[in-house]
Amino acid sequence: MQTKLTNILQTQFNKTIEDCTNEELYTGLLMLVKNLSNDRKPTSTPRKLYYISAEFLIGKLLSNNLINLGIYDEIKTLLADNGKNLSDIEEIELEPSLGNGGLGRLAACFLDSIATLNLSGDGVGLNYHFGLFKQKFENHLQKEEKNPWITDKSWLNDTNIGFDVEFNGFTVHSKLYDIDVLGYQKGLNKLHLFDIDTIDETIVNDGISFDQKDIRKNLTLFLYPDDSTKEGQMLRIYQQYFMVSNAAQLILMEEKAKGHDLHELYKYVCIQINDTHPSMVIPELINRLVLEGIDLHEAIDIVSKTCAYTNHTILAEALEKWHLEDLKQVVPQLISTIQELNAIAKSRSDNKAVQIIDEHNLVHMAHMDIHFGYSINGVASLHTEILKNSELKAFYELYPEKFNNKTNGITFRRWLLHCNHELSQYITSLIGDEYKTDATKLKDLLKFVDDETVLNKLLTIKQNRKQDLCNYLNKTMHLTLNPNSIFDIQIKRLHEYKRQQMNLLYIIQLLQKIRSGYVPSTPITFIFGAKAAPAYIIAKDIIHAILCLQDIIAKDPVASKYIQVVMVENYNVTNAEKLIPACDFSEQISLASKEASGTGNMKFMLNGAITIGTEDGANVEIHELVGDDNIYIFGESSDDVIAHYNNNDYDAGKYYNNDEIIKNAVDFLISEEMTSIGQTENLHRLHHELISKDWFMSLLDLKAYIQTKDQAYNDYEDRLAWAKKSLINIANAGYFSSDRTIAEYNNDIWHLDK
Ligand code: T68
Repeated sequence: MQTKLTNILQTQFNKTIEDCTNEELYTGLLMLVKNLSNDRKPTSTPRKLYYISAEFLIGKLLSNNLINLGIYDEIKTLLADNGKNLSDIEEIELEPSLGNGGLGRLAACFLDSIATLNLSGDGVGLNYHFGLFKQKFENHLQKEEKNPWITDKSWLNDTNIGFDVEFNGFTVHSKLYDIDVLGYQKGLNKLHLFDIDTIDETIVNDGISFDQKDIRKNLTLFLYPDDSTKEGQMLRIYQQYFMVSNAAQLILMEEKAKGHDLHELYKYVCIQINDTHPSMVIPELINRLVLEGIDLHEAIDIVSKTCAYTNHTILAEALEKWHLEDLKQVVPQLISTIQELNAIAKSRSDNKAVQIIDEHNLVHMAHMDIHFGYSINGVASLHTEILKNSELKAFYELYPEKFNNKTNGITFRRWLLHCNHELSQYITSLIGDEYKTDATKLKDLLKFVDDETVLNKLLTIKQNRKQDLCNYLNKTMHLTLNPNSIFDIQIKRLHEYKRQQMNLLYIIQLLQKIRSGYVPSTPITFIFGAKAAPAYIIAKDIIHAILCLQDIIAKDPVASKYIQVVMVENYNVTNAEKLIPACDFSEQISLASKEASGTGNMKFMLNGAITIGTEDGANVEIHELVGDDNIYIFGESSDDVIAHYNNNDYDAGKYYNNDEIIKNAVDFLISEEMTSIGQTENLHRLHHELISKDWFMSLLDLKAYIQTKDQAYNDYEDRLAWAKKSLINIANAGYFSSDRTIAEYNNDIWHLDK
């Protein structure tokens, strides 16, 4: 490798490793990896998967690619021998901003595992120039800025591929950029990102606002442009159609090139529809097959055998429904096909719950997927059961054979090997490195469950990661954290159902307890990381309250000795990689039934954090694996929560009025102390929301949460017992490898190698 790298640097910069700047070394390594990818054999299986997704939250790629090529250690040493530091070089890379949350990160983990299992499967999405947004904090408020990430030295490769995409009255020509997806030790696939070259980045004003009408200029500027306005909603339809029309054209182009008979498309191709954003691929592909001379009903049959759909949520707001009139304005060519699909669906069932076009002329995208896809899966056992028994019950009765569960997973390459080298090396020293390709082997760690040397070493590694995090936050955000405190971390999208506000109320009541004389045994640092959707007012109010509390506690001479609140700015994959290995307490406290799976919970577990959580999403499966003693579970069950919604009997006011601790904590939000540094309007709005509506029931479980957390902090004091819990979590995390998840998708849905 040394010769290859030095040759590249010599040709490019006429310099040695030692003389190069970090920028030059980054460019050199990028070129080295691209050359090595070209030498790798692309995957080839009888069938090919196209994973279409509006988001691919891939994170920085340099280190992961070096790991997957098997040259990470060699390169790191080579650089060190020349006085260079790989971590410093990594900082040159900008994180691609192509995703929002779990759904997008899952897609990225899946690409890694699909390639690693040597399965032929490409991602298809969009090349958003400014991504989601960059989060800044100003006056304790979230501010959104554009997040440019594309530079001339990037992982994007130009292709000559482009397609005409027709909208009502005009046509745009797409341009495809590819990113190589390298599997661990083997496998090479592509992530296809479509764009158009008429995008005008200068139309974006300060922040993230822009003229939403000029589609040729704005189509791929942002992921999830604000859709609180009509124009914003229309732009999303434009984006979605652009994505799927390109996907359909790419698939047909590749299939024709392979000489496959399009009448048998389903034998060679499988399309995974990631949530409802790509659902229009169904009518689009049908139309394109018809243009190829296939009869409409045969085309519908072919597409029905080709497409599979993954559901990631039961929240109504995220189950997309587009108005037929709006679709007609953007893509009139799809309307008669959608109407035909609606007619077929009606002929199969007259149950209103399963119709595609409802009485308000709303097109239910998920319903189209379920009628005209051959598989529908949820993303954790509990979630799939809820889909079958309540949310999609009528569909389950109609098509029981289509429903299946695929519990999410994470790639251990990024979430252990890359983000926690020391832990992964230590595991190797104990059980060998088979676990890197067969994660179930982590179970072998259980032999050390009573081995004090091992337990102490785990504590040391955790302490090292906490120190690393302190250094990182000090350098990047000028924050000073106490490395000897408990690190209690909640990082995820800001949403009321995830209940960051419940965590906030816990901290407030602890502050109040400390002010009346209580002294915690070990100081605690509460860390948050979360972006709120720009138009989600209450979510932004919650951020505001956290930031105000952060300040109040920092300025309190007594409380600041024991507790600190830190909200990390611009939470993203890069800082998640630092936060997760440093965590003692993983906060997974969603309202039971609402978190489809969660994947952060798995990353924390793998890095030895102990979960405090509700019986929701994949927490249920973590609980089953580690047993009662190694997780802190609290709160009402999903059945009870669903019953509260059905009976409409949840009354936040009752919890507020009947409990002093709850009342005092909630009222603190509008105390003089808070309003003197924060915005009265925002804090009152949040207060009012909590006591009058509290749609996601944060007061319901607050008491149980306080008790469980107090118990958990108490248990933390017995360091060896705590390390044992940690080891049991790591040892049982193997089930959550995305290699397992992908093997299941392949065996049950895709059959790529048959
Ligand atoms: C997440 N969904 C689930 N959605 O919330 C999480 N949706 O429980 C699960 O683990 C994860 O998917 C992977 O399955 C999302 O992240 C979105 O981000 C989203 C954005 C816009 C519209 C709908």
